Amino acid sequence: MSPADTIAAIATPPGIGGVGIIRLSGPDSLDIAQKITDSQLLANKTLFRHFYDENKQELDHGIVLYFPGPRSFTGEEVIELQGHGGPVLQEMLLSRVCELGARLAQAGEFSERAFHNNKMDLTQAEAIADLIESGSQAAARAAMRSLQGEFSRQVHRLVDDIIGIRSYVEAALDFSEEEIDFLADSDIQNRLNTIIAFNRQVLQQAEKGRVLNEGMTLAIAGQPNAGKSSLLNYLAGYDAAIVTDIAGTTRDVIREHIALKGVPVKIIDTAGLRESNDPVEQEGIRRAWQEIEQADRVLLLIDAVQGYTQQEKAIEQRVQHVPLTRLYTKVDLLEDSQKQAITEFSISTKTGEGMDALIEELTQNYSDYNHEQSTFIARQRHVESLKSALQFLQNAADIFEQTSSGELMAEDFRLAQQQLNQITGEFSTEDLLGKIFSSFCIGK
Ligand SMILES: Nc1nc2c(ncn2[C@@H]2O[C@H](COP(=O)(O)OP(=O)(O)OP(=O)(O)O)[C@@H](O)[C@H]2O)c(=O)[nH]1
Ligand SMILES: [Mg+2]
Repeated sequence: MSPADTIAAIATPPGIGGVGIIRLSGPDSLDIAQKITDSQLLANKTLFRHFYDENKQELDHGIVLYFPGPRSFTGEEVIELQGHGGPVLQEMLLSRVCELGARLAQAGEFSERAFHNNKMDLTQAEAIADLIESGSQAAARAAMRSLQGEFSRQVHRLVDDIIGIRSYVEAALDFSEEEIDFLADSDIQNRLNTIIAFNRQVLQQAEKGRVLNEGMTLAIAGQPNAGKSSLLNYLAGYDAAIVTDIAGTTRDVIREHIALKGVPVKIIDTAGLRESNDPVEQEGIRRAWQEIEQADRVLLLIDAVQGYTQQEKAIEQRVQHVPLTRLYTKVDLLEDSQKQAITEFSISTKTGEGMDALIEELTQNYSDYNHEQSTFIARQRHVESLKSALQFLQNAADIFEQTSSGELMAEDFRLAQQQLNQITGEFSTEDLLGKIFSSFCIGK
């Protein structure tokens, strides 16, 4: 990207509408707009103008807005040509803009320039994309809070705390004969514990924000015929998956996006887990494991008539890193006394019993979404960075307890800080930036 060029794009969605906007950013924006309108333009004024082609034929007319840099969205000279919203008309105007020296913007390029010109940090740029794409009111409100800088402020506070303790430790290293004092300093331990607790708290909030943004991934696992597809259908509200009494009905992974009490959930129905010689079923089971291991949460369905067996035990042993909840199914087939003997979650998709409690359990961590003022929007990459930072801080705490090696602690602080700086973009590689901004739409 060269800062010297001027980019242009249609900023309104494709299709027919009352108004269509072409946006320009870069040093030639004003010149191009003045040529198109054959007139002088004034900063921050709403002006009605005619838009002309190269033969002075009128292409369209409408409003021109000129935002001089650096007080513009991108920090550069920005122009908006607001004409009529027809795709052919817009293309003609865009071509004219390009003839006069602009080039077509790439996806996310306006936001990327705003980021490079310090108009906003990465979490804010991402929040704009998330705000536009938000699927619920709660998500939109959370995205707005991120855009206002709520998330960045928390991350900066954490970074400042780490810098504080890091400089203390590094200063102590410079005076090695005083290191004895430093080692005995219980204040270090307290400060570190406070920072770790705060990191945990921000991570929890980010995890909530991530679910609000991207949805919680819920994998339904279990032996064949446990009632997995029946549960998917029940929650989805229609027959998304085939249900039969033949064990091994589902092979492909089936995904449904639903909202449970306002919480977005991606439910994944998988093939029943068992030993199989059928190559198609084997592939289904391989894919099932892949989904289970990547999910946020796993429901292990257990046929209540069969009860808990060695097979379920084996599945639980293999699912190590994902929270798993046991769920007994088909309880309508049980006697009342048998039902009462089950102390874990149990349901029937035939009668609907147990469903309210299940839904409550799945959403309880998130049910405050609609009221909570502190949630901000977040993405998986933020959660990963916060987790790594926490890991480095915990390493530092372990080192302090075991060896009190200042050098090793300082290195962990440095790495934790680097992880956090990645969230806001203060430390970032071009690769990461390219990946983030290219997922934005054109004109943003
Ligand atoms: N009585 C009763 N039968 C159920 C219930 N849930 C599912 N079934 C029956 O159990 C059988 C298997 O249900 P599925 O939902 O296909 O089970 P699955 O776990 O998806 O099975 P696979 O895809 O083969 O792994 C079907 O005959 C369902 O009608 C329930 O709550 N009560
Ligand atoms: Mg099934």
